[in-house]
Amino acid sequence: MRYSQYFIPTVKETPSDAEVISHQLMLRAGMIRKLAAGVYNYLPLGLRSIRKVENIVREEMNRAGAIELLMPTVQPSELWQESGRWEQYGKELLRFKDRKDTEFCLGPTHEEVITDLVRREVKSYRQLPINLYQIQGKFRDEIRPRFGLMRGREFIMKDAYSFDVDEKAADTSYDKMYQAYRRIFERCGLRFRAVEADTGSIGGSYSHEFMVLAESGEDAIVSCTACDYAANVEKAEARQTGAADHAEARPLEKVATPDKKSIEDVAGFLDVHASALVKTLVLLADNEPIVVLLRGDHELNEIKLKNLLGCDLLEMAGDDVVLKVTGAPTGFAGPVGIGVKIIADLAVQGMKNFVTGANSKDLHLKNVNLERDFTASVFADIRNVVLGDSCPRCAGGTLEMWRGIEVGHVFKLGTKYSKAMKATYLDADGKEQIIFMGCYGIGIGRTVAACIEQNHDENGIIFPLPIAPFHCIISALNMKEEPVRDCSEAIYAQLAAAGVEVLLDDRDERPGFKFKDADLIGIPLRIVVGAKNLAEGKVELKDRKTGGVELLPVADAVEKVKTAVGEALKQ
Ligand code: 9G3
Repeated sequence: MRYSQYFIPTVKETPSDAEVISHQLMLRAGMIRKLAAGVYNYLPLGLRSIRKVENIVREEMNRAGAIELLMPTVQPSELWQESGRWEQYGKELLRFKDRKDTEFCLGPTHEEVITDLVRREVKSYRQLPINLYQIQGKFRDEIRPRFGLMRGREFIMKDAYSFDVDEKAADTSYDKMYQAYRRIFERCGLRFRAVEADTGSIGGSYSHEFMVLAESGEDAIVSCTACDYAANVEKAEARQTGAADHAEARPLEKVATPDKKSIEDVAGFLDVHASALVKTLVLLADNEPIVVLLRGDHELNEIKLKNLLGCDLLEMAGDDVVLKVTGAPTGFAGPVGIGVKIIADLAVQGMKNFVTGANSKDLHLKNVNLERDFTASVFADIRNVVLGDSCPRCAGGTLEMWRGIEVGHVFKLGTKYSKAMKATYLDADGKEQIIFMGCYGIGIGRTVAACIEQNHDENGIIFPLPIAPFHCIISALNMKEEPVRDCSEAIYAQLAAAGVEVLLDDRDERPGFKFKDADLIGIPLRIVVGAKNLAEGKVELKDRKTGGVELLPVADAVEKVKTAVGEALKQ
C-alpha cells in the first residue's frame, strides 16, 4: 500500500473529549472517527486491526469446533417477551417499530435469537453438542458512552452459544471456549487474566471474565500471590481470617460524639482504628429496609449482598428511612435496639468491644458486643476484598489488586433460555430433555483499544505484530531521488511478494514528519531509506517496540523483516 494513495488522516493535537490514551491515539492515528455518541466510523487503519482480531477469533473458534453463522441485528420483540427480557431491560435496549407498527429491537446480544433457531432445528441428542457463533454489530444504548471503542453504543462482538445434552457436557463446552479464549488473547499479544466473575442479570451459574491488565481499566480484579485464583472484586471471596478477639466483653458505654458521623471522624475523635468500629448501613432491598454491618475499614459489596438476598432492587436508604429505622439522623446508626433484620459481614463475627452508632444524634456506643447487646440474623461474606486479604482458595497466598479491561466474558447459562423458550431434544430413550447452554462474548473493538492501552508510549501506539494494521512501513526519505525511489520500490516489492503487509510512505514530506507518523500509527517494523546510508548500500531498520535501530545492507534488512514477521505470526 502506498501512503500517498491511502487514507490515514493522522492529527497532531490530542482531542479534548478523549479521556483515555487508546481513544486519543485511535483518533490521532486516523483509525476511527466519531459519527455520534458511542457510534464510530472504522477508518482503513482501524478496520485492518479490527479484521486482524476478528480473524484470530475466527481461527480459534473454528479450531474449538464452533461453527460460524450470522444472525440479524434487528430482532422481533416476541422472542424477548418469551424470555421475559422485554420488560427486564430499560432504555439500554433500543426499541423501534416498523411500518406495520410491529415492535423490534436492535440486538444487544443474541440469546433469544439463537435459542429460537436451535429450538426449531435441533430435535435429537445426536445433533448435540453444537456451538454456533457470529461476529456482528451490537447496539446497547449506554447512558454514558465514552472512551472511544472501549464503551461504544454500537460495537462489534463475537458472540458464541453452546448447546449440550446436560450440565456435564455443558462444562466441557465451557472449558473448550475458556481455552480458546486464552489462545485468542495470547495470539493478540495481550497480557491478560481470566477471573471468576459475577453472572449478573444474564443468569446462569458461573462465569469468567478475560481482563486485559491496564491502569485505565474500569474493573478491579484480585489475584493470589501463591495459587492461580483470580476474581473480579465484584465476586472475589473474602475468607474470615481475623482470629476471633478473645478479650473480655467490657461494659457498654455511651460516648458523646458531637457531629462526628463518618468512620474517619469517629475513629479520629475516639482515637481508635477504623477496624475497631462497625459501620451500620441502612438499605432498601425490594423497598424493604435492612441493616448491614461491616467492619469500619471494609466496604459493602452490593453484588454479593444482592445475590445473598435474591432481591431485584437494592439501594442505600435515604436519610428519611434511616431516621425512621434508627430513630437518629444519618451517621449515628447502630445495631443495638434496632428492630430490622441485621446482616453482618463475616469479619464482624470475630470482633469484641467495638464502637457503633448509638441510634441517637451525636452519640456512639463503645464496647458493643455480639449476643449480649444485639444479634445478627445472618453472617455472610458481603464485603469487597482488600489488598493483602488471605486467598480464599489456598492456605498461603494473599490477594493482589489490579485494574482490568474486560475484553471477553464466558458464561455457563444452564437452562435459563432453553426452559423459557422450550428448546428441548429427544434423548436416546425418546424422552424430551431441556438443552443446557453456554454463551461466550468478545468485544472486538474493545480488544483493539485495550491492546493500545497496554502498548503505547509518548510517541504513539506500539502494535503487537499480530494485530498491527501493517507489519512494516518503509519511510522513503525522498522519493524524488532516484536511488531512494528505486531501492524503496524494490524493498516494497520483495516484502509484499513474501506476504509481508507493507506500507510505503512515498509522500513528499520531511523525514521528521514521516517518522512521527510511523511512530504514531504504531507499525511494528520500520525501514528507513535515505540517500546517505544508501550510498553505502545500507538502510535503517527500527523495531517500534524496543526502539532498537540497526544499519544493515538492504538484503539483510529485507530478510530480517521477513523472519520477524514469520516468527510473530507462527501460532
Ligand atoms: C440487553 C441489553 C444489554 C445487555 C444484555 C441484554 C449485557 C445482556 C449480558 C450478555 C451476556 C452474553 C452473549 C455474548 C456474551 C455476553 N448487556 N448482557 O444480556 F437487552 Cl440492552 O450479553 N451474551
